Amino acid sequence: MKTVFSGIQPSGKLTIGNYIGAIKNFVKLQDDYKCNFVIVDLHAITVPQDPEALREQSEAVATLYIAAGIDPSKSNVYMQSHVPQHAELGWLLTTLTSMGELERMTQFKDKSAGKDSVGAGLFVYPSLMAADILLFNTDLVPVGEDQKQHLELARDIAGRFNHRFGNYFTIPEPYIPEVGARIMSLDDASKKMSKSNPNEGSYIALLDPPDVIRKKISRATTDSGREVKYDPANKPEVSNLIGIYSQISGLSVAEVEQRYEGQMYGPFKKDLAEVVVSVLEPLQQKYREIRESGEIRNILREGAERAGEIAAKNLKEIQHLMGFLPRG
Ligand code: ATP
Ligand code: LTN
Repeated sequence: MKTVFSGIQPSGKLTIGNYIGAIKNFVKLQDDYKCNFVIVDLHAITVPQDPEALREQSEAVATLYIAAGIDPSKSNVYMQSHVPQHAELGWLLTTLTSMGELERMTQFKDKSAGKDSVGAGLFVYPSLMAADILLFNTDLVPVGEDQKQHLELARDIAGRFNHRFGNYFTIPEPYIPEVGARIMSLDDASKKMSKSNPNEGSYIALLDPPDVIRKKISRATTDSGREVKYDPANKPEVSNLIGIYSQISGLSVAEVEQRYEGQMYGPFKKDLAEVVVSVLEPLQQKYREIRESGEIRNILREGAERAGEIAAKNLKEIQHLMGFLPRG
């Protein structure tokens, strides 16, 4: 069975962008691949964290994975920091990554822009991501569009390792959905919807109460036209909403356009809100049940145990190839 690996940072409340771009595909892939879906807490501290918030968000992201349909008996769900081989391989691969490559990463440029002081962790973050993926000889990495560049780098690092130390790593392929790989902010369709945006109206959080979802969608920016038409270049706001509608309802973009032919934005937005609520309400109910049961800690422990065995074995092989003396 081929291997899938992906991770989400516990750096804020998960949004419908994370759901459409990543989690929905995790659920889809879990029957056909050996999957690792990880809460990448080591990545989350590359920007300053509040310790209490990190703990809460870590548990929330893990619970949302399960509430969204990831089956922990099929997939390994665990905290990145619970499998220390991630950090160890991260260091090894940092030595195979050039400054120039890291300087070209657009996420680093965006996140460091205008800051007086930027942690070195934010800079070397892509080497750690490469380690996450390569540690399991991953075949497929389901992510949103914004992670494509990081994945390219992981492929380059794998190739470089194989060339220098012997053919060991599988070169991973991205799995990026055609529609929905880049859900945009509700207040500004030129920016990606992001859980770390300080304006809460810019995103729909998976745990937003139904009335908040309705309000946010009704206030979402649209153009002054009146056609519900998918045209990202000229109608980015409406196209973004159509994309969300299509991804959440399972209808194609053309079917959504057809359904709202001749109608104004008002009724379209009202229906979109109901479509989103109809998917998120049951997910939220499940979320509450899992949190109350307290079972998430067991799920995370078992996931880390299973993944940790493979990680330990693979890291030993990698260390051997690189020339480290075994511990005896
Ligand atoms: P942050 O704003 O803290 O950087 P984020 O919302 O971008 O966070 P990540 O943890 O970086 O979330 O991403 C988790 C996964 O969700 C990644 O696969 C990423 O590509 C995907 N993703 C994030 N935002 C979107 C979006 N707006 N549309 C589609 N996919 C997204
Ligand atoms: N960099 C990613 C999170 C991430 C990841 C990974 C995704 C860390 N390690 C491995 C896929 C595979 C992000 O910011 N979304």
